[in-house]
Amino acid sequence: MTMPAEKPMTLLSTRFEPLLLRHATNPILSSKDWPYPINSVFNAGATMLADGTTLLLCRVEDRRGLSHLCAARSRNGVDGWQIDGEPTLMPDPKNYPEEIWGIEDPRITFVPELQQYVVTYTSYSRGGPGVSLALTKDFRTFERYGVIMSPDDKDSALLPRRIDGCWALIHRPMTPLGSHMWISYSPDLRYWGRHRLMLEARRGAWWDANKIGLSPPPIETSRGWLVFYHGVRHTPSGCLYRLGLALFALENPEKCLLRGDSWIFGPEASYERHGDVDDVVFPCGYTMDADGDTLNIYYGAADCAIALARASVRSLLDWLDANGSCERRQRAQDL
Ligand code: BMA
Repeated sequence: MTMPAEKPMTLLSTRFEPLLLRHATNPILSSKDWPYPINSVFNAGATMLADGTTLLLCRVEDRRGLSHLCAARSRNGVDGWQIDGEPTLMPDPKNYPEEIWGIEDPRITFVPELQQYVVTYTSYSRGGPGVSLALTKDFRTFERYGVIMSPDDKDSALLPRRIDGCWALIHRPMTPLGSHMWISYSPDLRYWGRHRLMLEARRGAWWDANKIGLSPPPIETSRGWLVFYHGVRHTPSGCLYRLGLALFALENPEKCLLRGDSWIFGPEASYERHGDVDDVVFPCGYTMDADGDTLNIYYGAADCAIALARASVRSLLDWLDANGSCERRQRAQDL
């Protein structure tokens, strides 16, 4: 039998050069920093405001187990956080019944056309988690659009510009056949359609088998949309949340150009390995430094704290060039 001409899988490399570097002072925010009593703070959306301030919109879990969102601002994105004295965005189940059990895991996209930030978040309804959307100019007042993707659905973010005249939203519906990343389109941010499968969870023993989801909003590069996604591995002692990398076509974001085989970041530090939920790294936001290359990735650690890791876009793309392959080929061969 002749060997396939294609490059063999990348498992042959024995050493992995870390692509995401943990900040020395991690975790950078935890419940002890909060100005009011909470259980935990984790999974924060992130953005850099016009004046250079880093804003984190943090998921805060109260001592009932329900989550709300609270803004923290810092000049350097590392310390000196000014945290809102009370919740910034509370669930409003009277007007939005889908928020009855809290709001979670925000992703922030600044949309130049609207001159506003679009926040997508999980609204935890009696019927399960759905995707809700709100607009804000200042993270003080919000215009809620309500639930835009019905349960079970989460892990969503908006692309910052229209694709072919329509807004594009990545999200993760859950089905008994698996939880995959989808993309949907809308003329007005309210009505969504043209649903397309964007990235499939693999199967079997893979680290990203059965359940994946978007992590921070996609990063627009000259080569395509760079996407961090999380893969959930179910093990006899619980779940393992790790991060993978993929690249999608700029004007056709449902087309995967490259996908890495191995995870690039996983729970290793003690604050990632042990917490309310062990073995979770869960980024929901990033900011980009003025050099246009350095990413500051903010991630929830073990559902207990917020940590920071830095990465270079150039290195991430180089890694994908060396280790990624075309999704279609993978689908045919590996699934
Ligand atoms: C996911 C989400 C995240 C959480 C993770 C681990 O399903 O709920 O908010 O960090 O589980 O508990």
